[in-house]
Amino acid sequence: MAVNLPPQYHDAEARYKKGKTPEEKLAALREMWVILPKHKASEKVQADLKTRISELSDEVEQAKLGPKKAAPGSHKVPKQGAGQVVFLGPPNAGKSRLLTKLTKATPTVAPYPFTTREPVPGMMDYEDVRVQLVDLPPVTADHYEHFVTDITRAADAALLFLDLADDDGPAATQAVLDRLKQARRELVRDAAAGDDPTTYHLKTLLVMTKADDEAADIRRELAGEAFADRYPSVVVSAEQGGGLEEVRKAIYDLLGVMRVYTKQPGKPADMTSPFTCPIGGTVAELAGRVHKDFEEGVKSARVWGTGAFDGQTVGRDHVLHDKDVVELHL
Ligand SMILES: Nc1nc2c(ncn2[C@@H]2O[C@H](COP(=O)(O)OP(=O)(O)O)[C@@H](O)[C@H]2O)c(=O)[nH]1
Ligand SMILES: [Mg+2]
Repeated sequence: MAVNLPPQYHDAEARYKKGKTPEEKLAALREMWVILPKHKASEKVQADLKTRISELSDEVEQAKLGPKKAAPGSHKVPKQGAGQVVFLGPPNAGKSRLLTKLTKATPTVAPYPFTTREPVPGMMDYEDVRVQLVDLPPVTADHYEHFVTDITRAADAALLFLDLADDDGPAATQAVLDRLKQARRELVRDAAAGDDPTTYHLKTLLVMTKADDEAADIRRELAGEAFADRYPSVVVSAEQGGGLEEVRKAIYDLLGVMRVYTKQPGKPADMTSPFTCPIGGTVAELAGRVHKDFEEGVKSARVWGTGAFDGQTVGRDHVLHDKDVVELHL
C-alpha cells in the first residue's frame, strides 16, 4: 500500500539528512514522527521511524554519559536459537536459580544480592526448538549497569521477576520498571502498542518466583492486583520444580514465532531442526531465513500441513502456519 506523505514530512526528512549532529538529526526525526499519518498503510514507515528515533535517543544519551560508560559492545551476547529473552528483576528474586533449572548454564546462585554482574546466557530446550535466555545483573532504584540498556534493545523479549517470598517484592519489581523507564525502556504486554517513539518497548512475561514460600499465595493475590493486568504471568518454584514446564511454554509463546520444516524436492522433510519465523510470516520470509538471497529469489513453494494444504503450490506471499512443511522453489 502506498503512503501519502505531506510535503512538510519531506521537508523534515531533508533536515534529517542534512543534520550534522545527532541532536539535529533527532529533532528532525521527531518532526517527521509528528507529521507522519498514523494508519495501517504507514505501519512499516512508523516502525522504521520509531527504531531510528529510539536508537538515536540512546546515542545522544550515551554521549552524555561520557566515553567510558559508553564503551560499545563489551557486553553483547550474540543471538542463538529461536529468540533471545533477557532476565530483568530485583536482587535475590531467583533469576539465576531459574536459569540453572531451564538451561545448562551455571551462574552463581547465592542468598545475598548483586551476585550476578555480567550477562550469563544459556540455551533452553522447548520441544524441538531452543531459546536463548540471558541472566542479567539486578536492577534497583540505585543500581543499574548501563550495558542493560543496550542488551534490552537487542533482545526479543524479557522476563520480569517478582519474588513471592518477599513482602517488598511488588515494590522491588516496580522499582525495576521505573529504573528501566529512565533508560527509555518500557516492558509491555504487546511491543506494537507503545506510541512514544523515544522509548523502546520490549514484550514481557511476569515470572513470580519462590511459589513454595508459605505466604506465596497471599502475596500472589496482592501482586496480581498490581501486575497481572499488565503482563501475562506464570508462577514457579525453581527450588521444588513446580511450574517449570509452564514457564518453558510461556517463554516460547512470548516469542510469537512459529516452526516451519523445510524439505528438498523428492526427499523427506528434515523434522529435527525447524526454522522459526514470526507468526504470520510468508513463504518469502521463510526463504530469507534459509538463506539471505532466497527472500528475493523464491517464486513459489509447495506446502504440507495446515488444513487443505497437502502439497499444494502456493505463491511467495502465502502465509505459513506452525508446523507446516515447505519445499521452496527458487
Ligand atoms: N524457597 C525458594 N528459594 C529460592 C527459589 N529460587 C531461588 N531461591 C533462593 O533465593 C536466593 C537468590 O537466588 P538467586 O537465583 O541467586 O537470585 P538472583 O539474585 O535473582 O539471581 C538463593 O538463596 C536461592 O536459593 C525458589 O524457588 N524457592
Ligand atoms: Mg543472580
